[in-house]
Amino acid sequence: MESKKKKGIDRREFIEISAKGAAGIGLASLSVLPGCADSGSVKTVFGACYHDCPDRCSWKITSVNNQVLDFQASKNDPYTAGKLCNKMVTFPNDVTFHPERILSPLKRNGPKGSGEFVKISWEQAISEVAAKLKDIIEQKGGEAILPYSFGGNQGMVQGGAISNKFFAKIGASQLDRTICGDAAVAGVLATNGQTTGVLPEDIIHSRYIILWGTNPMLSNQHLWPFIQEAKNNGATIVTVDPFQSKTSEESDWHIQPRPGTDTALALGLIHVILAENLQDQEYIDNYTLGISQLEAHVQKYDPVTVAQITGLEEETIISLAKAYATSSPSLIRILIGMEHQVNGASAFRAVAMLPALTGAWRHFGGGLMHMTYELFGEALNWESINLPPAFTDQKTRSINMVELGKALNDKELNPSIDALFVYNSNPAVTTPNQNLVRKGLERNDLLTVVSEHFLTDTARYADYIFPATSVLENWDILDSWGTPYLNINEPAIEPLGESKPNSELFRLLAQEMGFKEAYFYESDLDIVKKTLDSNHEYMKGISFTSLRKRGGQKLNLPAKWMPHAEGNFKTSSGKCHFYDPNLEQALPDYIPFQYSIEEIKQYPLHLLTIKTPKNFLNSSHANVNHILEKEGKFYLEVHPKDAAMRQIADGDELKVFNQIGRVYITARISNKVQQGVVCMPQGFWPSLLKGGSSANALTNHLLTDMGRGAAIQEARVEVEKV
Ligand SMILES: Nc1nc2c(c(=O)[nH]1)N[C@H]1C(S)=C(S)[C@@H](COP(=O)(O)OP(=O)(O)OC[C@H]3O[C@@H](n4cnc5c(=O)[nH]c(N)nc54)[C@H](O)[C@@H]3O)O[C@H]1N2
Ligand SMILES: Nc1nc2c(c(=O)[nH]1)N[C@H]1C(S)=C(S)[C@@H](COP(=O)(O)OP(=O)(O)OC[C@H]3O[C@@H](n4cnc5c(=O)[nH]c(N)nc54)[C@H](O)[C@@H]3O)O[C@H]1N2
Ligand code: SF4
Ligand SMILES: [Mo]
Repeated sequence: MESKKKKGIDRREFIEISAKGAAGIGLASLSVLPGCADSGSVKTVFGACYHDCPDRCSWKITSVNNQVLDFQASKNDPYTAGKLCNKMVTFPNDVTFHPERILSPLKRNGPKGSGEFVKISWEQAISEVAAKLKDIIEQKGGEAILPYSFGGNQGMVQGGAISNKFFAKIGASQLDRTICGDAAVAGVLATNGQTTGVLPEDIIHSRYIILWGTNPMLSNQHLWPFIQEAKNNGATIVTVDPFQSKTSEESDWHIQPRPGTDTALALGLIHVILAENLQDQEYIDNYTLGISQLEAHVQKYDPVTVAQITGLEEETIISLAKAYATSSPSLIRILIGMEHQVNGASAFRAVAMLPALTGAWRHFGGGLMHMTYELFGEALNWESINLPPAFTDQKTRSINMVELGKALNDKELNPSIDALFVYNSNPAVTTPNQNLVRKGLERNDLLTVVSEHFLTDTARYADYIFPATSVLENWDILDSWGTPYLNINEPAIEPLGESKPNSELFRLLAQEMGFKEAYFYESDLDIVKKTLDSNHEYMKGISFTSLRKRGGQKLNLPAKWMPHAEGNFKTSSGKCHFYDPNLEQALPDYIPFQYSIEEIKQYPLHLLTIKTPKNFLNSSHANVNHILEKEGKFYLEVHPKDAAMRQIADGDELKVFNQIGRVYITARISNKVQQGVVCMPQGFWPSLLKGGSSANALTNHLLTDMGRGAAIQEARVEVEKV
């Protein structure tokens, strides 16, 4: 695209122009002929996947003349085990060298959302954006600026090392980054005080595995071979999921409760275990608090009541409780899936009690498996990543990311949000209440700045777009929330076009704003090295040099990691809390969302909008043609009885609607959902769908019971044929 060109260009034209600009690079990548390697300097480096994924795979990449010759999973890291997932095998062509990638700063040159932009220089973009931010700060104060970012890049440097300091320094509103994980973590911390339980590779020792609200065959693919090994060793695999996921199809037993009823199910299991005297009394006496209160509390969660709440058979609840409590080692794998309900945190809190009740923690391979990020919290030197001490106790207001639409449209908010700065996220697709978010982005008095790889549905509404480097073009260090492996990411190629890492974007802005603090100007490589500069025992044998030489390495943990074999919970008492009078609810309870009778009548179907796409990660890659083709249609799973009631046939075009939105979608009649529940995939870009809306047009910004998370899966709709 030419900057001289004054008249607007439409999206297609934009794509065509940028395609021509980048074709020379894109075509050569991954298809360099043998022999080419001789003509330039060949470079092989290790890197790691930047995605918001529990697996954090390591890779090895060879480049020559700034083109990628070879991109392979690392064979040195036994968890990655020489295999990248289907979403990443063609990454260099799908993102880095994609012809539609944004490779220069752009300025809006048409109405908001039109996708009309002109190319400008970095100098112009930085000076104009900094001037506008300064102006807003002077007029309204820093809180009128809202940064919006999430796990689009989970590298510790590109995630927020410089940007967080920048926004703290200007006194911007803080963002409550709660859309994923916070409710789950709040629930588990209430019970155990830490989320690091059984480590992923140790699942092979388990003999009874409950995959509770998680779909590893799709969302945690590198755990699956270890689950298979456990199965080959004789383990039973049970899935608890209101949707018949790929994982549940491969399990020995699929338990399919109504969405959002897991708290009742977990308390029902506790009821049966205590009634049958299957608890580990010695473990309870030594390492837990509040058994008598819990026992009294679960009286009301008898199998008859729990069957009514969950829609399960009484016998299912009793059998599951007995089988779980009498198998050893028994393991419950939880991740995120179950948290996106109004009662989500309580569900995690109640489920987390089960291993202490049965003493499962005593056995290697037994207990709860959740996250691993706490290990890195201890292992690494966080000085360069965290906010400097001056900012740690900031009093500026917090805006919950889940409520972005509400915040952008709130006339009472003082100061109003006058600038939105988006990076590492695509809220026009992934944030609930899509229509309200879009209405906010349409505001002519809102300055929207986006740093991106692509003209996403969010970037389309930007006033300024900055071109971000991809993971192949910048340094980083990557911890993990799902494995104990640490990675560095060495750039394989120089940044394409005029793209720059997030860190550099915020350094340039800091410089333009006249900020003198040295921490803004630490280089990415220095941050990586300093973060690894730690004497913690977990880092024994791990250094910048070793990671660079061999790729991802496992933290130096004890051979048998059994965190709660003898209690050692990280709660205030050091015990597992069945009961905690210091919390708003001393015991977890099943409290469903209260709809009016009218709402239930008008919108009788519970809508799940989950991660069924195998080929996208949230909305990332969901614009790449061959990936969209592989994924196939945007479809709604409808139970045959619900379909019959509405004369819907398989393949019919449908309108799904409620008070806040509607989407057009194709019907798929199946038994994957139970009657009364419908399910559609998240991640599709509205602009690429008929009617311009996707899943989150139907979800509201409800919050979870603890953790201020997103109750995205609490939505009701009606469906009709169009
Ligand atoms: N292919 C692919 N992989 C991904 C992602 C992706 O978008 N695509 N996203 C990544 C991200 S950001 C995350 S957070 C992880 C999440 O990984 P997981 O925690 O495994 O979560 P989900 O896939 O969201 O949900 C898992 C299952 O929870 C079920 N579920 C929904 N509501 C309930 C409920 O009320 N109770 C119970 N018991 N189950 C429920 C859903 O039906 C779904 O099958 O996956 C990561 N991996
Ligand atoms: N209905 C529904 N909604 C959901 C969910 C659901 O299950 N159902 N899941 C929720 C969950 S668990 C999550 S985690 C969120 C995820 O929501 P988001 O965090 O918005 O995730 P993505 O859609 O992957 O968008 C990440 C964006 O970051 C960009 N990016 C990647 N690397 C860089 C970089 O280095 N620099 C810059 N500037 N940009 C970069 C990518 O191009 C991409 O557009 O969605 C949530 N929304
Ligand atoms: S998305 Fe997840 S499974 Fe796929 S390569 Fe990245 S870390 Fe591995
Ligand atoms: Mo997530």
